[in-house]
Amino acid sequence: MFDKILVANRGEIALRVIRAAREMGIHTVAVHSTADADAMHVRMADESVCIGPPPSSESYLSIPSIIAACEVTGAQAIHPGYGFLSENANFVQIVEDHGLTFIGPTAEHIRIMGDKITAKDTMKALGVPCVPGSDGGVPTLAEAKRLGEEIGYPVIIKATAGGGGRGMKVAQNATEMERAFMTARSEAKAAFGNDEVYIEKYLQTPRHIEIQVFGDGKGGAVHLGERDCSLQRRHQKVFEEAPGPCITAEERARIGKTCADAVAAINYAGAGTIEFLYEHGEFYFIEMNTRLQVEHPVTEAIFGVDLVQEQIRVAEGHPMSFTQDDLVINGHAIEVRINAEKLPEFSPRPGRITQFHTPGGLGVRMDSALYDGYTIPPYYDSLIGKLIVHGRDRNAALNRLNRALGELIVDGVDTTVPLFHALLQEPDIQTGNYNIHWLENWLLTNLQG
Ligand code: MV4
Repeated sequence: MFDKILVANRGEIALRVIRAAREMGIHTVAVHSTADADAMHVRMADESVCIGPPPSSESYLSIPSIIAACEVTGAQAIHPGYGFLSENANFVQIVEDHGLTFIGPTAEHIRIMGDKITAKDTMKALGVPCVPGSDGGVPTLAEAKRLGEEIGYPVIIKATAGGGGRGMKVAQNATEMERAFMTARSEAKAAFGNDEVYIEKYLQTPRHIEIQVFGDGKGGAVHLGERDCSLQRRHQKVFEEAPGPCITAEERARIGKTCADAVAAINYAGAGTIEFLYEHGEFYFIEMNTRLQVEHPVTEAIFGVDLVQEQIRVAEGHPMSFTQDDLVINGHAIEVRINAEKLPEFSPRPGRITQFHTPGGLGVRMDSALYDGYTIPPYYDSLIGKLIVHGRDRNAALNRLNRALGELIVDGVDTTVPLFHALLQEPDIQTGNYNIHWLENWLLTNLQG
């Protein structure tokens, strides 16, 4: 059992982890940059350590400072949250070399899934359906053109070291391949220091469906259904829901079992997300995320589980607290990410919050680290908070979201709340009729962004 854990993050996710730990009787250590001395996660933790100046590279990403903070406070384990060091295999190795526990998967699993070709090879071998494409890296333009003919255009060229939409190029035909291939390689080299790319059939109108998995690190694993995260802007999710409005119970059971069996077979430990593109009733694996995701609360809402407490339990070497049969979906949940941004261009608007009131009532959860008088610093992301609503069905969740958005008061900065009020008026949103391109298209005609 851990007596004390260190939370290597900030903002709402740091609070999320502190809350989980406190309910388990575990003491918490917050770390913070000098810009975050007044942050809520610092106030809410039992202890705090300043780990550096405002830039993340010198604070939240500073491995020596975080290890030193564990040593001076006696924390036995580190929860990384999402972003920052959460998917850094070298960090995990260093944590373990210091006799500390990383609350998450092994360095090896993070490394495998961080390399997008190795991830795909691994999943394919485990029976997970993948997008048709190259077998590994594509070293030459000649090979790329040969594959273009074989797979059939359009194709997409992706960086092996990429992920999350960075370093991708689409080629509609052989003529476009030359430019797309060369650009993808040079951008990959510049962004990741690795110019290896791979090629896939380009799916034109898929949905982004991701399966939440959880492993005990000892060959046991479950799935917690899917989330539909198709509503994105520039690869940033803005609206997520569970269950997916287009997924049947049979499809869920089938792809869910495939995913749970796959992670069980590799002895995966803790929370993970297997991302798919879903088109014409078929799932196509694209990537696996080896962290707790921003949108995990929609899954928690419909299954009634605490994924962070489960991560801590498994990191302590305990068995999971639920089996697959225990996991029954109850109702529908929706999360919206509310940012301090000015519409229509979504430009960040850090600044002082003069009035803050979060919605409440049955089926409403707001995860936020803001408070009256807080100043959002300019150095980090612009997330004000995540509003998560839960209802007996999708329609009830939509009505509850509308009601809760109406109760939210954020004064002092511009927010993306008007976007959500507008989206809730759209018949396609009301019926769940959207794909990965819906939001960007809607923004073009409705917000001239
Ligand atoms: C694709 C694709 C179409 N076909 N792969 C973007 C993020 C990264 N995780 C994978 N992405 C895509 N991969 C094939 N073979 C379209 C996208 C994509 C996308 C995916 C999910 C959500 C939003 C997206 C927006 C643009 C492109």
